[in-house]
Amino acid sequence: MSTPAEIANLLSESMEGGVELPPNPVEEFLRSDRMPHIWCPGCGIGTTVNCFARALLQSKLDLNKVAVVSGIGCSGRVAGYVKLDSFHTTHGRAIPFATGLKLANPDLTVVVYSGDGDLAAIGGNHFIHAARRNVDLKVILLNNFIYGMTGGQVGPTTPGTAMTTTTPYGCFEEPFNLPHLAEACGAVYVARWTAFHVRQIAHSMGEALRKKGFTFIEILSPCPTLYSRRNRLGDGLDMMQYYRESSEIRHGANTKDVAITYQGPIVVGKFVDIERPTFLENMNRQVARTLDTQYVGVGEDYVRS
Ligand SMILES: Cc1ncc(C[n+]2csc(CCOP(=O)(O)OP(=O)(O)O)c2C)c(N)n1
Ligand code: SF4
Repeated sequence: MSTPAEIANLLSESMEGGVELPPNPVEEFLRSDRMPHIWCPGCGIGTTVNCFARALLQSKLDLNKVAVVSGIGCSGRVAGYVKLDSFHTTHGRAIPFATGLKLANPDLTVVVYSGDGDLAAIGGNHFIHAARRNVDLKVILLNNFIYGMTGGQVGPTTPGTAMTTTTPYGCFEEPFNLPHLAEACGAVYVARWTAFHVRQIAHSMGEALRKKGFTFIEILSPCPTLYSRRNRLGDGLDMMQYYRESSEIRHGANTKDVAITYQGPIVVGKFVDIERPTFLENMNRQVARTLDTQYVGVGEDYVRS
């Protein structure tokens, strides 16, 4: 492996036209014309995009049939950087937008990629009902414990006692335990990782892409600019160390037991992987009961029973 100094040398030689850099394996998946991106140094969002690109490339899915939907926020900017049919929607509305997209085009794989504020605060109602209905969406939620883009305000995932711009004396609310919420509402696949667990994230994303129904992956992602420095957790690299030291992999853990506490241990792993009919499967079955042979069904998998 090259040292940082060797990499810096290689880059500067390349910029002077001396050396041709090997192609980045995920470059074909990114909108390079949109670079440089807006994310701060040490932010974890880009790391997760790299994992997503790898998961998609390994999935062998037809990328013309994959759509990415984001809401508003730093995490929501993912939609702008991936070279897919992607939609940067309004704040909190990624899931309803994605639901419409999926129901109108059932053959698409629809991924929702957004922040904890976007999906669990203003978008929380849409989240619980899409999980309840088991709409076939692959939801990837980046949890940096705050509203990043708007200045680091307290949100529904901020751990108790944490400092944010709007809780100068420390947060005094109980945060959501998102895996437990997702499971309780009916998600068929629930996993949590941190931005340190890059291989596991890519693996979980691959599993979610192959699974039918409402899948949910929470990824803890550092926000050095507005959360970790303010809470004496340091920069991006310090956060990686913190994630490494504080995480415990417990596949199949009861989601009741995986709540996050301020600077406490982080339980990661795949917690839920079950089968349940999707919204469209239920709709097809139910409507066919009444309309019988008049019903043509929705989606390429529809078979009249
Ligand atoms: C209806 C509406 N309310 C509020 C906002 C302001 N707003 C933009 S992004 C954001 C928070 C995003 O937080 P999160 O989803 O956690 O994403 P992050 O920036 O932390 O990645 C808010 C409140 C908005 N754009 N629209
Ligand atoms: S403000 Fe935080 S979440 Fe937003 S880009 Fe910067 S580090 Fe990332």
